[in-house]
Amino acid sequence: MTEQNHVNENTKNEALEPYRQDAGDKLTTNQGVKVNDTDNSLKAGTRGPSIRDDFHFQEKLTHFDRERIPERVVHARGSGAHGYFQPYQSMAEFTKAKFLKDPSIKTPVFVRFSTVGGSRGSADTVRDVRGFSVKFYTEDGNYDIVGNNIPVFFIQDAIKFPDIVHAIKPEPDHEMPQASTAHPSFWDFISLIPESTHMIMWLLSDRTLPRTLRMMQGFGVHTFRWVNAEGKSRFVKYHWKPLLGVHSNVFDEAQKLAGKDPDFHRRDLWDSIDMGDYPEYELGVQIIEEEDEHKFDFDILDATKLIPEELVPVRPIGKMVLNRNPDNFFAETEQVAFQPSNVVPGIDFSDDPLLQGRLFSYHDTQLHRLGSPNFVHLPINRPVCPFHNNQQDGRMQMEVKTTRVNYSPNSLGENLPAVSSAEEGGYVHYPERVEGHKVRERSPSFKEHFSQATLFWNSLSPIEKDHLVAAAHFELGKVGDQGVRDRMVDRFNHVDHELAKRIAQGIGVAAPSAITVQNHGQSSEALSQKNTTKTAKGRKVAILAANGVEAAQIMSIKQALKAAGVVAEVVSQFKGTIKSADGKEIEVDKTFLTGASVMFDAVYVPGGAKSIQALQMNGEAVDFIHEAFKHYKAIAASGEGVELLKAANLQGVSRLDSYVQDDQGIVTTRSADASEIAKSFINAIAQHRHWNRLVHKDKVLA
Ligand code: HDE
Repeated sequence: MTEQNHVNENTKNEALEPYRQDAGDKLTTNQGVKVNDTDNSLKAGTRGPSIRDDFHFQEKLTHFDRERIPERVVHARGSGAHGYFQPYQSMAEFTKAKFLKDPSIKTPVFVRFSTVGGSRGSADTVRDVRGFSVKFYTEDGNYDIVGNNIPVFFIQDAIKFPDIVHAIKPEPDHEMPQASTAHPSFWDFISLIPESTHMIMWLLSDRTLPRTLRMMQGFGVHTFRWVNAEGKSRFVKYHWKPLLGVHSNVFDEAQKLAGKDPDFHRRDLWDSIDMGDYPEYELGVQIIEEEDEHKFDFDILDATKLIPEELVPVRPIGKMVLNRNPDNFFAETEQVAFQPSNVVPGIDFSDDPLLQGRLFSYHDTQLHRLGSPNFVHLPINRPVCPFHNNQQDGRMQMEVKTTRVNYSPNSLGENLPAVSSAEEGGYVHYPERVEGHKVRERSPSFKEHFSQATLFWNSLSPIEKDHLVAAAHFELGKVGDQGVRDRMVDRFNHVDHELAKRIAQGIGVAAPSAITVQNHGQSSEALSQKNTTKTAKGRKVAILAANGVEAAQIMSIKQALKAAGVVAEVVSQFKGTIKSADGKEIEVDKTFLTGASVMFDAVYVPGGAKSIQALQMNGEAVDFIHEAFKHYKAIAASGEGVELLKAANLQGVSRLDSYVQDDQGIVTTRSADASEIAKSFINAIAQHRHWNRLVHKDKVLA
């Protein structure tokens, strides 16, 4: 554990403790023999051949040769964090799961966020669905919610999963493109699978461009089952809501970030936890009585559908706080093995055919990826409660079992370990009544594919709609085949005629002349990001400065930002320090090379005639302002700092001198008292984006 790595001692996963290892004092072989030289191999003479006796060389190289394991076939790129979950109140009325029973219980969790399509080294900010996996180390065993940041999925039946993933992944002949759905084979497949329509609308929306992992929703996607102590079962849907609100990058920004800092999300998560600014998410559930299963005009077992919050409200039940970074990426984030089949008493499955397939696939993939059924006992996967059974041996068995018998029943070992009744905490599957013929068919209730796609479209704000259309222009613009593009426009015409016409215009397809399906006109507030929580907390501001800057202005803005939970960094031409007008040394955090505007949420330019002169001469400083403006970010300036904004010639912004706060998120004062604008600036940061600006939309959105 690093010194800065804050730990809340109360919520540590104790099961991990015996396995943590520091650097140690002396370098040894794996046999514990001290090594006296690790820089030169053993040779016959300084220029001679190497000698086989060199066991240290052999061990070092053979271990190195085996350092890689297969990356996850999907969700290969991920970032992890430890934390805890605590319920707000007892949920015993609905489930007998102990970790949801008592608001005083903090259950340790490990979370892994991921992208889906890219390989392990791909960039964080690509347009993609995000994985949102949570492992709860409960006193009844491990429970995993393995969800996504989008509430629905591409397909209805798990047997189609290899097909959709093959279509998403780089094409098999030339292995292009990396971490992107903008390619012919993906859209070819999608154009032939109408059930994907709803998910595609989410994929093209801002949801696939989260600003940070701290500002992203999570969903269990499937309908699950909760069972209480009396054996009564209800259906549930899970929702994770970030306390900082749901916020996205604009596409141009996401693309630039992928080059400027491919680890942008991972770094942000790590730094926030390191600073003690812990990401928090509220867990909510939609609870559906068994008898209401068929009261919706869609099937709750169909994972391409959500349950609108207007029909079943989301009930907040607890909060998750991520408060500790992993010590070791491979041992924890890479080796963690999530399985939707990991449940505890009180939680059960529904018959969703997508979920049913997952109950098989995750265990299978961990066996391949981690190489042995004993992966369950790797430190990060171990339950915190005792575990005993007669499964024995296998590669890398880490337990030294001391019993004489390994079968059940037995008389030689007092018939231990013994099974438990439901009352004693034994897991009893919900005795759902099932009957039917063996068929390879879908239920007729799974056959409608467009209504919720339309609901989603209708719920978006005008700017969100613009983004979606531009995303379709980009994605389908990379598809050479006219037939695929034609089919997709026809598909969008089943969602909304206007949408289809707008997409057609950008991709060389004739606008559909007739309305295929009449838009039902319904919408759902919760589906748009426009009403999300708006706070400046957790944001990052760049302070552009050079020698001659007014230190007092930096100090007063920095102080106000800090009080609002905003981080500020000084960006200048060179690393080191700059000298303020009154001779103070000011530390430079980033340079224009290492700190691009896309990495910040807002910009502030303090006064100081000499500083502003230098920045005006520096094209990169002017570009910095321009780009922040183009990405709709809050911009502030005080004193002579206003001149830099003028030099940037921001389109449609003319009265910079007289503005204190405008509707475009630009906050300026001519006064040297920067504290005048602090409050307005913080409000402007909290808005996240200022869409009123006149910017070249085509450039920003495309
Ligand atoms: Fe996954 N998925 N998936 N998936 N998935 C995997 O398991 C699979 C699906 C999700 O951080 C794999 O450990 C099938 C839906 C996440 O380690 C694999 C189907 C949802 C993660 C697998 C689905 C997800 C995975 C690859 C169709 C959202 C990353 C590596 C039925 C609810 C977990 C691994 C982590 C990972 C199979 C569909 C989310 C191959 C067969 C729907 C967050 O087992």
